Amino acid sequence: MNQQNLEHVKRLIKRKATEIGIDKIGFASADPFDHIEESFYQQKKAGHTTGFEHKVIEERIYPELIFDQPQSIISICLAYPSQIRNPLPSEREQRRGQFARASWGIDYHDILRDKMNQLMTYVEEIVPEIRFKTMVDTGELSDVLVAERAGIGFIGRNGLLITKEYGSYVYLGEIITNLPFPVDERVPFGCGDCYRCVQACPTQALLGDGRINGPRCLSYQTQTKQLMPHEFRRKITHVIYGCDICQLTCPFNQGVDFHLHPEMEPVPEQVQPELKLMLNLSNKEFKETYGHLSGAWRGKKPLQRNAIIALANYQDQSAIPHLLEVIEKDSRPVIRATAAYAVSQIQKYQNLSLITFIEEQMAKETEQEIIDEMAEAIEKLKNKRLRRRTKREENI
Ligand code: B12
Ligand code: SF4
Ligand code: SF4
Repeated sequence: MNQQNLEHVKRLIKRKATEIGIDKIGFASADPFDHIEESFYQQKKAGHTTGFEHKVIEERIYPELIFDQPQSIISICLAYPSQIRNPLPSEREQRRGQFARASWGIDYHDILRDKMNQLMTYVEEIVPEIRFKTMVDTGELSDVLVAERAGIGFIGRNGLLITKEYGSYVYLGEIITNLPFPVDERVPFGCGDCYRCVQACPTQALLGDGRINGPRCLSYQTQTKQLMPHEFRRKITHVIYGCDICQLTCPFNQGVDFHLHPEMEPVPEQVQPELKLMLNLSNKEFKETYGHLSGAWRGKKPLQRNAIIALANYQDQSAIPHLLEVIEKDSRPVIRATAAYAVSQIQKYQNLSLITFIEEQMAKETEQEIIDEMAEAIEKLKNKRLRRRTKREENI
């Protein structure tokens, strides 16, 4: 196919993309991403990767290792909402958690895959010789690097792809093809002297040049399955999945709130769940209520652990009986230990029967890490101040 025909097909693809609700599309070469090779290796060596990235670095750099004779990559971008239209209040004794924005509505992997399938069904009709491979998030390539090369936007100091139309509130996907489509122009780096995200990050996870120390990121911390290290627990506040702080502070996101896709609309009861109700969810209930959210991909345990931490952060007294039940009855050690931590944070005054109860539960534990966590909780409870008797009690 000659250059003129490819230019024509590219125009048709762009038109079709708009028609089916792809908010931005760009074309890039499939040359190696070798300018970033060293950074990838260094980041891994420094322990700055999370394990959620594709493991084989060469396959992330050289598209020919994952696709036979790649010639171009089509990058697609869909904008997601940043505001809930009818948010639920987080009332006393009915405290609510929050999912980060990238987990609102139906799992974006499904939405983007569907859009790419629709687009490529059309392309196959007009160019039967096309070969392609689609990816979103879990593919080998770095989605932000592809999108940057395809002129969708620039990579900000927060490591995210920022578009001029939708800020960074966008999902990214890409399609590698065997046809050398004409490429689009890149967008220049737009952060200038701004460092707001770097300064606002509560864990100093952002290195300042688009790189991130992944394990320090709260988004990662909310997705792990083990005990959350103490230093991050308060910092998650009441967000039980993800973190949006470095996006909320970004000037490119101010006033940006697009509701272009009904399937991305957040259902308040789901993305602002009542925390106490999350403690006793059955697998079936979890799947039915949260299963379609991208934030459910690690299962219910991390979300329940985070819900317990969020109750601690709220200092929700009404949660204590529920947490004691968890300590006694939940089958998962991490959940029991986190609940003991939460009780030690919430309980205001020294209470001997509470201490005895947790000591008894601790005696049943077998894993050292869990025993240590419970012992720490008990220590904290022993150091609580004594409740002063009220005047009325003194007179009795
Ligand atoms: C692993 C992962 C994470 C990890 C690690 C984050 C990270 N940035 O690496 C964790 C769990 C922490 C995470 C969190 C989030 N993630 Co995430 N994540 C990914 C994933 C699967 C891989 C990213 C990756 O390869 N990281 C490893 C590093 C080494 O590569 P990199 O991100 O490409 O970054 C390099 C370049 O930016 C490079 N770079 C670029 N230019 C320059 C210039 C210079 C001079 C230098 C030195 C370096 C440099 O520096 C980095 C290090 O080498 C991608 C999907 C994908 N397949 O790409 C989604 C993805 C990046 N995540 C996404 C989202 C939405 C998020 C969250 C906002 C979710 C949330 N609300 O909690 C947060 C944001 C955190 C943040 N500030 O990055 C979106 C981002 C969309 C966008 N607008 O950019 C993606 C693209 C998924 C998608 N398909 O939409 N994520
Ligand atoms: S998502 Fe949160 S913790 Fe992660 S880099 Fe951004 S501000 Fe920091
Ligand atoms: S907050 Fe500032 S430094 Fe960070 S990504 Fe946005 S413009 Fe860039």
